[in-house]
Amino acid sequence: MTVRTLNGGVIAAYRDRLSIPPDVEAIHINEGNTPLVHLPAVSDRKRNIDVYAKCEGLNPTGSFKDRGMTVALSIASHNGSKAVICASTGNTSASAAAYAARAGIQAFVVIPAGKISVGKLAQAMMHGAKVVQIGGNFDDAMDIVKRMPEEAEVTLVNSVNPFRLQGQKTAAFEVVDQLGCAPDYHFLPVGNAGNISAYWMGYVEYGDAGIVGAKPRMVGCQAARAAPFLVGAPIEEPETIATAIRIGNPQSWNLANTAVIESNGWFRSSDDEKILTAQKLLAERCGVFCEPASAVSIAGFCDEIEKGNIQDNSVVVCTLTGHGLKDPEIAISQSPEPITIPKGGEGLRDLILSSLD
Ligand code: AN7
Repeated sequence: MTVRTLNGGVIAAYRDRLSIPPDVEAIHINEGNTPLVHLPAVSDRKRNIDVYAKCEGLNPTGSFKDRGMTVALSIASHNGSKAVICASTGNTSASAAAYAARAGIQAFVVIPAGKISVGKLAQAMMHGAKVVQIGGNFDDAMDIVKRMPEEAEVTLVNSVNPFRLQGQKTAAFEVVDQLGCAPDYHFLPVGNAGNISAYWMGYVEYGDAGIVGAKPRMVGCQAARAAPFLVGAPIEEPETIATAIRIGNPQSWNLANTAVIESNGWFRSSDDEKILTAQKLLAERCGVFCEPASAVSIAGFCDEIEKGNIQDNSVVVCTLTGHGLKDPEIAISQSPEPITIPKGGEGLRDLILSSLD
């Protein structure tokens, strides 16, 4: 197996495995090559179950979207596109804005007003995207932007654009290249359902190429009140504190369903409280800070192992799709307030001593 150590972005690293024209010039910001971090506090030593986090928050804009956006913007630029558009719960808009900036293309992002985290909004604004907000939710925004390529000269860069999934499948390649094999289970958050579809595509392609034998069971993790795959149909009013995955009508429904069925996996959901508990567990006991939507994969794993649904001697990968700093408000609201002391420092010694008792 070739172990890729290139850090010039996912197109440079995996070009031979991407369905893109050979003369496309890569618009990249050195995305990909993210760490696969062992999580001792989540693993189960007695049962020999090892859990790793694929830390996608370490991509240039802080989420996995960059893998897809480098390909989508490279193709848009190659085709002479002057503008790109997406609907977003936040991360897609941040990534589209950054890669569009890099390409010298105007980005338009349509977001649900008041429902995207402050970090993501800051990114889209800072990178020069035209930020458009609507009173509806992500699904309403998606309906609007899908019409736009027919009405204006603009390229749609949501994951219904197949080049997005081409880029995002490289995460599965990297997991295999880093582990030396495929994991037995792969847990990941599911919102619009592009990412689980892309991972499965990557694993299948590595399987077909003879690079892996067995492929993982894909476990799609949703938030309890935004879980159309658990309901078996789109839902009108999705709600969750994990705003990134507050999506009721996933665009890649069929691909995601196929991924779960073919891999002998399953969909599952966690309520907001469990999501926040998992986020805190990761931060406090593993030193890893992810956003709430990402923690749904850890919440999912913790629940499934407790129910006895994970076999002994397994390797598990959970994708942490976005960085914790994306959503500082959630983090602060969950944590105790800072302790104020006088500027001379009185009381600090006692505080330390009493904490160590
Ligand atoms: C942190 O940014 O849909 O199932 O518009 O930001 O591939 O949609 C974000 C999705 C998981 C779900 N984790 O991935 C958007 C958007 C985080 C995310 C997902 C998203 P998909």
